[in-house]
Amino acid sequence: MTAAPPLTSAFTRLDADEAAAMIPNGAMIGFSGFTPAGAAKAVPRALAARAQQANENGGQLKFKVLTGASTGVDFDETMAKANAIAWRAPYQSSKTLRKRINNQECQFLDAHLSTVAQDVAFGFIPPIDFAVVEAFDVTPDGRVYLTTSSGISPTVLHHAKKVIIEINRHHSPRLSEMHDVAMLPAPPHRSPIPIFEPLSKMGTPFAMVDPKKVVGIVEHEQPDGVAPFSPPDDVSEKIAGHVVKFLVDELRAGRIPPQFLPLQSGVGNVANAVMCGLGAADDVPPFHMYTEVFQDACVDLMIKGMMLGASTTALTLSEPNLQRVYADMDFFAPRIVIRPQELSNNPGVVRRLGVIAINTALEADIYGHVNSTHVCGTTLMNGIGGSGDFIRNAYLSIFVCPAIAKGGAISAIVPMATHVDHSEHSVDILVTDQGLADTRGLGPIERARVIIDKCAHPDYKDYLFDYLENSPKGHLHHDLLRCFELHRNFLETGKML
Ligand code: 0RQ
Repeated sequence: MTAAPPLTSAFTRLDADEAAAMIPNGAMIGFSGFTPAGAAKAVPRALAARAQQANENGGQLKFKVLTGASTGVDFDETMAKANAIAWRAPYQSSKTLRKRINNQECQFLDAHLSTVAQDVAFGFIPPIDFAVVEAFDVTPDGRVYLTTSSGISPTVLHHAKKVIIEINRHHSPRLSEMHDVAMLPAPPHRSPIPIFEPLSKMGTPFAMVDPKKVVGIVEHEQPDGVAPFSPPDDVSEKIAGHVVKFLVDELRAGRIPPQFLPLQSGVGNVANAVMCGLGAADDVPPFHMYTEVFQDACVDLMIKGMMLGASTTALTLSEPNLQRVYADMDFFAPRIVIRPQELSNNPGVVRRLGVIAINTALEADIYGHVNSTHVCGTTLMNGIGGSGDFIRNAYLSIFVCPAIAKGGAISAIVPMATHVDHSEHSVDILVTDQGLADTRGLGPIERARVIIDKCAHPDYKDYLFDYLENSPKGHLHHDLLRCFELHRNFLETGKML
Protein backbone atom coordinates (compact mmCIF):
# COMPACT_ATOMS: atom_id res chain seq x y z
CA MET A 1 0.00 0.00 0.00
CA THR A 2 1.15 3.50 -0.79
CA ALA A 3 0.42 6.64 1.18
CA ALA A 4 -2.89 8.26 0.30
CA PRO A 5 -2.42 11.19 -2.08
CA PRO A 6 -3.57 14.60 -0.84
CA LEU A 7 -7.09 14.62 -2.20
CA THR A 8 -8.71 17.85 -3.21
CA SER A 9 -11.85 18.80 -1.34
CA ALA A 10 -13.17 20.63 -4.40
CA PHE A 11 -15.66 17.86 -5.14
CA THR A 12 -18.62 16.50 -3.25
CA ARG A 13 -17.86 13.26 -1.44
CA LEU A 14 -20.54 10.62 -1.93
CA ASP A 15 -20.91 7.07 -0.80
CA ALA A 16 -21.41 4.52 -3.54
CA ASP A 17 -25.18 4.28 -2.96
CA GLU A 18 -25.62 8.04 -3.20
CA ALA A 19 -23.60 8.09 -6.43
CA ALA A 20 -25.57 5.19 -7.92
CA ALA A 21 -28.86 6.85 -6.97
CA MET A 22 -27.98 9.80 -9.23
CA ILE A 23 -27.97 7.59 -12.34
CA PRO A 24 -31.45 7.22 -13.83
CA ASN A 25 -32.97 4.07 -15.27
CA GLY A 26 -31.93 3.60 -18.91
CA ALA A 27 -28.84 5.83 -18.68
CA MET A 28 -25.84 5.21 -20.90
CA ILE A 29 -22.79 4.88 -18.62
CA GLY A 30 -19.16 4.94 -19.73
CA PHE A 31 -17.09 3.12 -17.10
CA SER A 32 -13.34 2.90 -16.69
CA GLY A 33 -11.80 -0.57 -16.93
CA PHE A 34 -9.93 -2.64 -19.44
CA THR A 35 -10.01 -6.18 -18.07
CA PRO A 36 -10.38 -5.84 -14.26
CA ALA A 37 -7.53 -3.32 -14.35
CA GLY A 38 -8.71 0.15 -13.34
CA ALA A 39 -12.38 -0.84 -13.56
CA ALA A 40 -14.92 1.16 -11.59
CA LYS A 41 -15.88 -0.96 -8.61
CA ALA A 42 -18.05 0.65 -5.96
CA VAL A 43 -20.64 2.33 -8.20
CA PRO A 44 -21.37 -0.69 -10.45
CA ARG A 45 -21.88 -2.80 -7.34
CA ALA A 46 -24.26 -0.23 -5.89
CA LEU A 47 -26.10 -0.02 -9.22
CA ALA A 48 -26.45 -3.81 -9.22
CA ALA A 49 -27.88 -3.72 -5.69
CA ARG A 50 -30.40 -1.05 -6.76
CA ALA A 51 -31.39 -3.10 -9.79
CA GLN A 52 -31.72 -6.22 -7.67
CA GLN A 53 -34.03 -4.40 -5.28
CA ALA A 54 -36.10 -3.07 -8.17
CA ASN A 55 -36.44 -6.61 -9.55
CA GLU A 56 -37.58 -7.92 -6.19
CA ASN A 57 -40.22 -5.19 -6.04
CA GLY A 58 -41.51 -6.18 -9.45
CA GLY A 59 -39.84 -3.27 -11.26
CA GLN A 60 -36.86 -3.08 -13.56
CA LEU A 61 -33.71 -0.98 -13.63
CA LYS A 62 -31.36 -1.37 -16.58
CA PHE A 63 -28.44 0.58 -17.96
CA LYS A 64 -26.39 0.80 -21.13
CA VAL A 65 -22.78 -0.03 -20.28
CA LEU A 66 -19.63 0.94 -22.17
CA THR A 67 -16.13 0.06 -20.92
CA GLY A 68 -12.70 -0.34 -22.49
CA ALA A 69 -12.94 -4.12 -22.71
CA SER A 70 -13.98 -6.81 -20.22
CA THR A 71 -14.10 -6.00 -16.49
CA GLY A 72 -13.79 -7.86 -13.21
CA VAL A 73 -16.20 -10.32 -11.62
CA ASP A 74 -17.42 -7.55 -9.32
CA PHE A 75 -18.63 -5.56 -12.29
CA ASP A 76 -20.12 -7.42 -15.27
CA GLU A 77 -20.94 -10.57 -13.33
CA THR A 78 -22.59 -8.69 -10.47
CA MET A 79 -24.51 -6.36 -12.75
CA ALA A 80 -25.57 -9.22 -15.02
CA LYS A 81 -26.80 -11.30 -12.09
CA ALA A 82 -29.03 -8.35 -11.17
CA ASN A 83 -30.13 -8.13 -14.83
CA ALA A 84 -28.98 -4.49 -14.79
CA ILE A 85 -27.45 -4.34 -18.28
CA ALA A 86 -29.68 -3.62 -21.28
CA TRP A 87 -26.88 -2.81 -23.74
CA ARG A 88 -23.16 -3.59 -23.57
CA ALA A 89 -20.06 -2.81 -25.64
CA PRO A 90 -17.34 -3.51 -26.75
CA TYR A 91 -16.15 -6.77 -25.05
CA GLN A 92 -17.07 -8.91 -22.05
CA SER A 93 -16.04 -12.19 -20.50
CA SER A 94 -18.70 -12.78 -17.82
CA LYS A 95 -20.54 -16.11 -17.73
CA THR A 96 -23.84 -14.61 -16.60
CA LEU A 97 -23.71 -11.68 -19.00
CA ARG A 98 -22.88 -14.09 -21.83
CA LYS A 99 -26.07 -16.02 -21.03
CA ARG A 100 -28.15 -12.84 -21.00
CA ILE A 101 -26.65 -11.72 -24.31
CA ASN A 102 -27.36 -15.10 -25.89
CA ASN A 103 -30.95 -14.93 -24.54
CA GLN A 104 -31.36 -11.48 -26.10
CA GLU A 105 -31.93 -9.95 -22.67
CA CYS A 106 -28.98 -7.66 -23.37
CA GLN A 107 -27.92 -6.18 -26.70
CA PHE A 108 -24.19 -6.58 -27.27
CA LEU A 109 -22.03 -4.63 -29.69
CA ASP A 110 -18.90 -6.67 -30.41
CA ALA A 111 -16.52 -3.99 -31.66
CA HIS A 112 -12.85 -3.35 -32.48
CA LEU A 113 -11.45 -1.73 -29.36
CA SER A 114 -9.39 0.86 -31.23
CA THR A 115 -12.48 2.42 -32.84
CA VAL A 116 -14.62 2.87 -29.72
CA ALA A 117 -13.34 6.41 -29.04
CA GLN A 118 -14.27 7.49 -32.55
CA ASP A 119 -17.65 5.71 -32.30
CA VAL A 120 -18.38 7.74 -29.15
CA ALA A 121 -17.15 11.03 -30.62
CA PHE A 122 -19.32 10.72 -33.74
CA GLY A 123 -22.39 9.37 -31.97
CA PHE A 124 -22.35 5.94 -33.62
CA ILE A 125 -23.26 4.65 -30.18
CA PRO A 126 -25.68 6.28 -27.72
CA PRO A 127 -24.53 9.54 -26.08
CA ILE A 128 -22.94 9.03 -22.66
CA ASP A 129 -25.05 10.30 -19.79
CA PHE A 130 -22.63 9.40 -17.01
CA ALA A 131 -18.94 8.53 -16.84
CA VAL A 132 -17.79 6.56 -13.80
CA VAL A 133 -14.00 6.49 -13.80
CA GLU A 134 -11.47 5.15 -11.31
CA ALA A 135 -8.53 7.45 -10.51
CA PHE A 136 -6.10 7.95 -7.66
CA ASP A 137 -6.62 11.72 -7.71
CA VAL A 138 -8.56 14.49 -9.40
CA THR A 139 -7.49 18.12 -9.13
CA PRO A 140 -9.80 21.16 -8.95
CA ASP A 141 -8.84 22.11 -12.51
CA GLY A 142 -9.92 18.68 -13.79
CA ARG A 143 -6.77 16.58 -14.07
CA VAL A 144 -7.78 12.97 -13.58
CA TYR A 145 -4.93 10.66 -12.57
CA LEU A 146 -5.95 7.21 -13.81
CA THR A 147 -5.01 3.97 -12.06
CA THR A 148 -4.09 0.66 -13.75
CA SER A 149 -5.76 1.20 -17.11
CA SER A 150 -6.41 3.98 -19.57
CA GLY A 151 -8.74 2.22 -22.02
CA ILE A 152 -11.70 4.39 -22.91
CA SER A 153 -11.52 6.61 -19.78
CA PRO A 154 -10.18 9.82 -21.40
CA THR A 155 -12.93 9.60 -24.01
CA VAL A 156 -15.84 9.04 -21.64
CA LEU A 157 -14.57 11.79 -19.31
CA HIS A 158 -14.58 14.16 -22.28
CA HIS A 159 -17.98 13.22 -23.71
CA ALA A 160 -20.13 12.34 -20.69
CA LYS A 161 -22.74 14.82 -19.52
CA LYS A 162 -22.02 14.04 -15.85
CA VAL A 163 -19.03 12.40 -14.17
CA ILE A 164 -18.46 10.39 -11.00
CA ILE A 165 -14.86 9.68 -10.02
CA GLU A 166 -14.03 6.65 -7.89
CA ILE A 167 -10.91 7.63 -5.97
CA ASN A 168 -9.09 4.37 -5.28
CA ARG A 169 -6.35 4.75 -2.69
CA HIS A 170 -5.07 1.23 -3.25
CA HIS A 171 -2.84 2.35 -6.11
CA SER A 172 0.56 4.00 -6.38
CA PRO A 173 0.45 7.71 -7.30
CA ARG A 174 3.57 7.00 -9.33
CA LEU A 175 1.32 5.37 -11.95
CA SER A 176 1.15 8.85 -13.49
CA GLU A 177 4.75 8.29 -14.63
CA MET A 178 3.48 5.51 -16.89
CA HIS A 179 0.35 7.15 -18.31
CA ASP A 180 0.50 8.88 -21.69
CA VAL A 181 -2.94 10.30 -22.44
CA ALA A 182 -3.79 11.75 -25.83
CA MET A 183 -7.00 11.83 -27.84
CA LEU A 184 -6.94 11.85 -31.62
CA PRO A 185 -8.61 14.74 -33.44
CA ALA A 186 -11.46 13.92 -35.81
CA PRO A 187 -10.69 13.11 -39.44
CA PRO A 188 -9.62 14.77 -41.71
CA HIS A 189 -7.46 16.62 -39.17
CA ARG A 190 -5.27 13.72 -38.10
CA SER A 191 -1.51 14.08 -38.39
CA PRO A 192 0.79 11.07 -38.21
CA ILE A 193 0.77 9.68 -34.67
CA PRO A 194 4.22 10.38 -33.17
CA ILE A 195 4.80 6.89 -31.79
CA PHE A 196 7.97 5.73 -33.53
CA GLU A 197 9.03 3.10 -31.02
CA PRO A 198 7.00 1.27 -28.36
CA LEU A 199 7.91 3.59 -25.48
CA SER A 200 7.47 6.94 -27.33
CA LYS A 201 5.24 9.32 -25.41
CA MET A 202 3.04 11.97 -26.99
CA GLY A 203 0.54 13.12 -24.35
CA THR A 204 0.03 13.99 -20.71
CA PRO A 205 0.28 11.89 -17.51
CA PHE A 206 -3.40 12.59 -16.73
CA ALA A 207 -6.79 12.67 -18.45
CA MET A 208 -8.90 15.84 -18.40
CA VAL A 209 -12.46 16.46 -17.28
CA ASP A 210 -14.47 19.64 -17.12
CA PRO A 211 -14.72 20.02 -13.31
CA LYS A 212 -18.25 21.43 -13.67
CA LYS A 213 -19.42 18.00 -14.86
CA VAL A 214 -18.11 16.16 -11.79
CA VAL A 215 -21.15 15.45 -9.60
CA GLY A 216 -19.14 13.69 -6.91
CA ILE A 217 -16.31 11.45 -5.86
CA VAL A 218 -16.55 8.05 -4.17
CA GLU A 219 -13.51 6.96 -2.16
CA HIS A 220 -12.39 3.38 -1.55
CA GLU A 221 -9.36 1.11 -1.45
CA GLN A 222 -10.29 -1.97 -3.47
CA PRO A 223 -7.77 -3.99 -5.47
CA ASP A 224 -8.48 -4.89 -9.09
CA GLY A 225 -8.99 -8.55 -8.23
CA VAL A 226 -7.11 -9.96 -11.23
CA ALA A 227 -7.10 -13.76 -11.00
CA PRO A 228 -3.63 -15.12 -10.18
CA PHE A 229 -1.62 -16.57 -12.99
CA SER A 230 -1.86 -20.37 -13.02
CA PRO A 231 1.13 -22.31 -14.39
CA PRO A 232 0.63 -23.23 -18.07
CA ASP A 233 -1.05 -26.60 -18.71
CA ASP A 234 0.36 -29.19 -21.08
CA VAL A 235 -1.65 -28.02 -24.11
CA SER A 236 -0.72 -24.34 -23.58
CA GLU A 237 2.94 -25.33 -23.21
CA LYS A 238 2.87 -27.29 -26.47
CA ILE A 239 1.28 -24.35 -28.30
CA ALA A 240 3.80 -21.96 -26.76
CA GLY A 241 6.64 -24.30 -27.75
CA HIS A 242 5.58 -24.23 -31.42
CA VAL A 243 5.26 -20.43 -31.39
CA VAL A 244 8.65 -19.90 -29.77
CA LYS A 245 10.41 -22.32 -32.14
CA PHE A 246 8.81 -20.58 -35.12
CA LEU A 247 9.90 -17.12 -33.92
CA VAL A 248 13.46 -18.32 -33.28
CA ASP A 249 13.59 -19.88 -36.78
CA GLU A 250 12.30 -16.63 -38.31
CA LEU A 251 15.00 -14.71 -36.46
CA ARG A 252 17.70 -17.08 -37.73
CA ALA A 253 16.34 -16.80 -41.27
CA GLY A 254 16.54 -13.00 -41.07
CA ARG A 255 12.79 -12.55 -41.49
CA ILE A 256 12.68 -11.06 -37.99
CA PRO A 257 15.45 -8.47 -37.50
CA PRO A 258 18.21 -9.14 -34.92
CA GLN A 259 16.74 -6.68 -32.42
CA PHE A 260 13.40 -8.57 -32.73
CA LEU A 261 10.00 -6.88 -33.24
CA PRO A 262 7.43 -5.72 -30.67
CA LEU A 263 4.99 -8.39 -29.54
CA GLN A 264 1.28 -8.26 -28.86
CA SER A 265 -0.35 -11.13 -27.11
CA GLY A 266 -3.96 -11.61 -26.02
CA VAL A 267 -5.12 -12.48 -22.53
CA GLY A 268 -5.12 -15.87 -20.81
CA ASN A 269 -2.99 -18.88 -20.14
CA VAL A 270 -1.76 -19.59 -23.66
CA ALA A 271 -0.60 -15.99 -23.95
CA ASN A 272 1.15 -16.23 -20.58
CA ALA A 273 2.75 -19.54 -21.62
CA VAL A 274 4.05 -17.98 -24.85
CA MET A 275 5.57 -15.10 -22.89
CA CYS A 276 7.20 -17.53 -20.43
CA GLY A 277 8.49 -19.62 -23.36
CA LEU A 278 10.01 -16.59 -25.05
CA GLY A 279 11.67 -15.61 -21.79
CA ALA A 280 13.23 -19.04 -21.48
CA ALA A 281 14.47 -19.22 -25.10
CA ASP A 282 18.22 -18.52 -25.27
CA ASP A 283 18.10 -17.37 -28.86
CA VAL A 284 15.48 -14.64 -28.46
CA PRO A 285 17.02 -11.22 -27.81
CA PRO A 286 15.46 -8.87 -25.24
CA PHE A 287 12.30 -7.48 -26.85
CA HIS A 288 9.54 -4.87 -26.45
CA MET A 289 5.80 -5.31 -26.34
CA TYR A 290 3.23 -3.13 -28.10
CA THR A 291 0.11 -4.66 -26.68
CA GLU A 292 -3.17 -4.07 -24.89
CA VAL A 293 -2.60 -6.06 -21.69
CA PHE A 294 0.55 -6.28 -19.60
CA GLN A 295 0.00 -9.48 -17.66
CA ASP A 296 1.73 -11.50 -14.96
CA ALA A 297 4.39 -13.24 -17.06
CA CYS A 298 5.65 -9.84 -18.24
CA VAL A 299 6.80 -8.80 -14.74
CA ASP A 300 9.39 -11.56 -14.44
CA LEU A 301 10.53 -11.04 -18.02
CA MET A 302 11.14 -7.38 -17.32
CA ILE A 303 13.03 -8.06 -14.09
CA LYS A 304 15.20 -10.62 -15.91
CA GLY A 305 15.96 -8.11 -18.66
CA MET A 306 14.23 -10.22 -21.32
CA MET A 307 11.60 -7.56 -21.89
CA LEU A 308 12.99 -4.08 -22.39
CA GLY A 309 9.74 -2.19 -22.26
CA ALA A 310 6.01 -2.39 -22.91
CA SER A 311 3.28 -0.18 -24.29
CA THR A 312 -0.14 -1.27 -23.06
CA THR A 313 -3.53 0.07 -22.07
CA ALA A 314 -3.86 -2.05 -18.92
CA LEU A 315 -1.70 -3.46 -16.15
CA THR A 316 -3.66 -6.69 -15.78
CA LEU A 317 -1.63 -8.00 -12.86
CA SER A 318 -2.59 -10.23 -9.96
CA GLU A 319 -2.11 -8.48 -6.62
CA PRO A 320 1.33 -9.97 -5.77
CA ASN A 321 2.73 -8.92 -9.15
CA LEU A 322 1.15 -5.47 -9.00
CA GLN A 323 2.78 -4.96 -5.60
CA ARG A 324 6.15 -6.03 -7.06
CA VAL A 325 5.74 -3.29 -9.64
CA TYR A 326 4.69 -0.69 -7.03
CA ALA A 327 7.62 -1.67 -4.80
CA ASP A 328 10.12 -0.77 -7.52
CA MET A 329 8.67 2.06 -9.54
CA ASP A 330 12.16 3.45 -10.20
CA PHE A 331 12.72 0.33 -12.31
CA PHE A 332 9.25 -0.20 -13.84
CA ALA A 333 7.97 3.34 -14.47
CA PRO A 334 10.43 4.14 -17.29
CA ARG A 335 9.77 0.76 -18.92
CA ILE A 336 5.95 0.81 -19.15
CA VAL A 337 3.67 3.21 -21.04
CA ILE A 338 -0.09 3.05 -20.42
CA ARG A 339 -2.05 4.57 -23.33
CA PRO A 340 -5.73 4.96 -24.23
CA GLN A 341 -6.90 2.01 -26.33
CA GLU A 342 -7.26 4.24 -29.37
CA LEU A 343 -3.45 4.39 -29.33
CA SER A 344 -2.40 1.10 -27.70
CA ASN A 345 -4.40 -0.71 -30.40
CA ASN A 346 -3.96 1.79 -33.20
CA PRO A 347 -3.81 -0.05 -36.55
CA GLY A 348 -1.47 2.54 -38.12
CA VAL A 349 1.04 2.29 -35.28
CA VAL A 350 0.81 -1.51 -35.24
CA ARG A 351 1.66 -1.57 -38.98
CA ARG A 352 4.47 0.97 -38.55
CA LEU A 353 6.16 -0.84 -35.68
CA GLY A 354 5.89 -4.26 -37.33
CA VAL A 355 4.11 -5.90 -34.43
CA ILE A 356 4.05 -9.69 -34.09
CA ALA A 357 0.46 -10.36 -32.97
CA ILE A 358 -0.65 -13.51 -31.16
CA ASN A 359 -4.39 -13.99 -30.54
CA THR A 360 -6.78 -16.82 -29.80
CA ALA A 361 -9.28 -18.64 -32.02
CA LEU A 362 -12.24 -20.78 -31.03
CA GLU A 363 -12.09 -22.46 -34.42
CA ALA A 364 -10.37 -21.97 -37.75
CA ASP A 365 -11.33 -23.43 -41.06
CA ILE A 366 -9.07 -25.32 -43.41
CA TYR A 367 -8.41 -22.12 -45.41
CA GLY A 368 -7.50 -20.04 -42.35
CA HIS A 369 -10.69 -18.07 -41.63
CA VAL A 370 -10.84 -17.60 -37.87
CA ASN A 371 -13.83 -17.60 -35.54
CA SER A 372 -12.90 -16.17 -32.14
CA THR A 373 -16.36 -15.37 -30.89
CA HIS A 374 -19.40 -17.52 -31.76
CA VAL A 375 -19.84 -21.24 -31.01
CA CYS A 376 -21.65 -22.93 -33.92
CA GLY A 377 -22.18 -19.49 -35.44
CA THR A 378 -24.76 -18.47 -32.85
CA THR A 379 -23.62 -18.48 -29.22
CA LEU A 380 -21.37 -15.60 -28.19
CA MET A 381 -18.35 -16.48 -26.08
CA ASN A 382 -16.62 -13.15 -25.27
CA GLY A 383 -16.09 -10.96 -28.33
CA ILE A 384 -13.19 -10.07 -30.63
CA GLY A 385 -11.59 -7.64 -28.21
CA GLY A 386 -8.44 -6.12 -29.65
CA SER A 387 -7.60 -9.09 -31.84
CA GLY A 388 -8.76 -7.42 -35.08
CA ASP A 389 -6.93 -4.18 -34.33
CA PHE A 390 -3.67 -6.07 -34.18
CA ILE A 391 -3.87 -9.04 -36.51
CA ARG A 392 -5.03 -7.26 -39.66
CA ASN A 393 -2.12 -4.85 -39.35
CA ALA A 394 0.57 -7.07 -37.85
CA TYR A 395 3.89 -7.92 -39.46
CA LEU A 396 3.17 -11.50 -38.47
CA SER A 397 -0.33 -12.52 -37.52
CA ILE A 398 -0.50 -15.67 -35.41
CA PHE A 399 -3.63 -17.45 -34.13
CA VAL A 400 -3.47 -20.10 -31.45
CA CYS A 401 -5.96 -22.61 -30.00
CA PRO A 402 -6.08 -26.20 -28.75
CA ALA A 403 -6.73 -28.67 -31.63
CA ILE A 404 -9.76 -30.09 -29.83
CA ALA A 405 -12.24 -28.86 -27.22
CA LYS A 406 -14.62 -30.62 -24.81
CA GLY A 407 -12.49 -33.73 -24.51
CA GLY A 408 -12.29 -34.25 -28.26
CA ALA A 409 -16.02 -33.81 -29.03
CA ILE A 410 -15.10 -30.65 -30.97
CA SER A 411 -12.39 -30.10 -33.57
CA ALA A 412 -11.00 -26.56 -33.72
CA ILE A 413 -10.12 -27.16 -37.36
CA VAL A 414 -13.32 -27.38 -39.43
CA PRO A 415 -14.22 -27.30 -43.15
CA MET A 416 -15.93 -23.89 -42.91
CA ALA A 417 -15.90 -21.52 -39.95
CA THR A 418 -19.43 -20.86 -38.70
CA HIS A 419 -18.62 -17.20 -38.01
CA VAL A 420 -15.68 -15.26 -39.40
CA ASP A 421 -13.99 -12.61 -37.26
CA HIS A 422 -10.67 -12.69 -39.14
CA SER A 423 -10.46 -13.73 -42.76
CA GLU A 424 -7.82 -15.91 -44.42
CA HIS A 425 -6.26 -12.70 -45.80
CA SER A 426 -5.29 -11.57 -42.31
CA VAL A 427 -4.03 -14.83 -40.85
CA ASP A 428 -0.41 -15.88 -41.48
CA ILE A 429 0.23 -18.59 -38.94
CA LEU A 430 -2.12 -21.02 -37.24
CA VAL A 431 -0.93 -22.97 -34.20
CA THR A 432 -2.47 -25.77 -32.15
CA ASP A 433 -0.90 -28.18 -29.70
CA GLN A 434 -0.48 -30.50 -32.71
CA GLY A 435 1.76 -28.16 -34.69
CA LEU A 436 2.18 -24.91 -36.59
CA ALA A 437 0.93 -24.09 -40.09
CA ASP A 438 2.80 -21.33 -41.87
CA THR A 439 0.43 -20.26 -44.65
CA ARG A 440 2.38 -17.27 -45.94
CA GLY A 441 2.66 -17.30 -49.70
CA LEU A 442 0.36 -20.28 -50.16
CA GLY A 443 -2.76 -20.53 -52.30
CA PRO A 444 -5.96 -21.85 -50.72
CA ILE A 445 -5.56 -25.57 -51.44
CA GLU A 446 -1.94 -25.58 -50.26
CA ARG A 447 -3.06 -23.66 -47.18
CA ALA A 448 -5.75 -26.22 -46.47
CA ARG A 449 -3.29 -29.13 -46.79
CA VAL A 450 -0.76 -27.56 -44.43
CA ILE A 451 -3.42 -26.51 -41.89
CA ILE A 452 -4.97 -30.00 -41.77
CA ASP A 453 -1.59 -31.70 -41.73
CA LYS A 454 0.01 -29.55 -39.03
CA CYS A 455 -2.88 -28.33 -36.87
CA ALA A 456 -5.79 -30.80 -36.93
CA HIS A 457 -6.08 -33.47 -34.25
CA PRO A 458 -5.29 -36.98 -35.66
CA ASP A 459 -8.93 -38.06 -35.00
CA TYR A 460 -10.18 -35.44 -37.48
CA LYS A 461 -7.47 -35.49 -40.17
CA ASP A 462 -9.01 -38.16 -42.41
CA TYR A 463 -12.40 -36.45 -42.37
CA LEU A 464 -10.88 -33.06 -43.24
CA PHE A 465 -8.63 -34.40 -46.03
CA ASP A 466 -11.62 -36.30 -47.46
CA TYR A 467 -13.68 -33.10 -47.37
CA LEU A 468 -10.92 -31.16 -49.11
CA GLU A 469 -10.27 -33.69 -51.87
CA ASN A 470 -13.89 -34.71 -52.55
CA SER A 471 -15.75 -31.40 -52.47
CA PRO A 472 -16.73 -29.44 -55.61
CA LYS A 473 -13.59 -27.78 -56.96
CA GLY A 474 -13.03 -24.13 -57.75
CA HIS A 475 -10.35 -21.78 -56.46
CA LEU A 476 -11.47 -23.20 -53.10
CA HIS A 477 -13.04 -26.62 -52.62
CA HIS A 478 -16.35 -26.52 -50.77
CA ASP A 479 -19.42 -28.67 -50.54
CA LEU A 480 -22.22 -26.40 -49.37
CA LEU A 481 -24.33 -29.40 -48.39
CA ARG A 482 -21.55 -30.74 -46.18
CA CYS A 483 -19.48 -27.81 -44.98
CA PHE A 484 -21.20 -27.66 -41.56
CA GLU A 485 -21.64 -31.42 -41.17
CA LEU A 486 -19.28 -31.52 -38.15
CA HIS A 487 -21.21 -28.74 -36.42
CA ARG A 488 -24.56 -30.37 -37.24
CA ASN A 489 -23.30 -33.65 -35.80
CA PHE A 490 -22.23 -31.82 -32.66
CA LEU A 491 -25.60 -30.11 -32.23
CA GLU A 492 -27.46 -33.37 -32.81
CA THR A 493 -25.26 -35.86 -30.93
CA GLY A 494 -22.86 -33.83 -28.74
CA LYS A 495 -19.89 -34.98 -30.83
CA MET A 496 -18.55 -33.78 -34.17
CA LEU A 497 -17.56 -37.32 -35.21
O1 0RQ B 1 -15.05 -23.95 -22.43
O2 0RQ B 1 -15.10 -22.54 -20.40
O3 0RQ B 1 -16.66 -24.49 -20.66
O4 0RQ B 1 -14.18 -24.87 -20.32
O5 0RQ B 1 -14.31 -22.30 -24.94
O6 0RQ B 1 -11.63 -22.01 -24.17
O7 0RQ B 1 -9.44 -23.16 -24.45
O8 0RQ B 1 -10.19 -22.38 -22.14
O9 0RQ B 1 -9.42 -20.78 -23.94
O10 0RQ B 1 -10.11 -19.14 -22.10
O11 0RQ B 1 -8.39 -18.55 -23.88
O12 0RQ B 1 -10.79 -18.74 -24.44
C1 0RQ B 1 -11.24 -17.61 -27.94
C2 0RQ B 1 -12.89 -17.65 -26.09
C3 0RQ B 1 -10.66 -18.75 -25.84
C4 0RQ B 1 -10.80 -16.25 -25.83
C5 0RQ B 1 -11.41 -17.56 -26.46
C6 0RQ B 1 -14.54 -23.69 -25.24
C7 0RQ B 1 -13.61 -24.42 -24.28
C8 0RQ B 1 -13.80 -23.60 -23.01
C9 0RQ B 1 -12.65 -21.36 -23.45
P1 0RQ B 1 -15.26 -23.96 -20.84
P2 0RQ B 1 -10.15 -22.16 -23.60
P3 0RQ B 1 -9.63 -19.26 -23.49
C10 0RQ B 1 -7.68 -10.49 -26.23
C11 0RQ B 1 -7.71 -10.46 -27.72
C12 0RQ B 1 -11.03 -13.27 -28.17
C13 0RQ B 1 -10.05 -13.00 -29.26
C14 0RQ B 1 -8.78 -12.47 -28.70
C15 0RQ B 1 -11.34 -15.01 -26.46
C16 0RQ B 1 -13.96 -22.16 -23.54
O13 0RQ B 1 -9.41 -16.27 -25.95
O14 0RQ B 1 -12.41 -14.53 -26.11
O15 0RQ B 1 -7.79 -13.18 -28.62
N1 0RQ B 1 -10.61 -14.44 -27.44
N2 0RQ B 1 -8.81 -11.18 -28.31
O16 0RQ B 1 -14.00 -25.76 -24.14
C17 0RQ B 1 -17.04 -24.71 -28.71
C18 0RQ B 1 -15.08 -24.57 -29.98
C19 0RQ B 1 -14.37 -24.27 -28.80
C20 0RQ B 1 -15.10 -24.20 -27.60
C21 0RQ B 1 -12.98 -23.78 -27.20
N3 0RQ B 1 -14.46 -24.65 -31.16
N4 0RQ B 1 -16.42 -24.77 -29.90
N5 0RQ B 1 -16.42 -24.40 -27.54
N6 0RQ B 1 -14.19 -23.89 -26.64
N7 0RQ B 1 -13.06 -24.02 -28.52
C22 0RQ B 1 -8.93 -9.97 -25.53
C23 0RQ B 1 -8.95 -8.47 -25.29
O17 0RQ B 1 -8.87 -7.73 -26.17
C24 0RQ B 1 -9.10 -7.92 -23.92
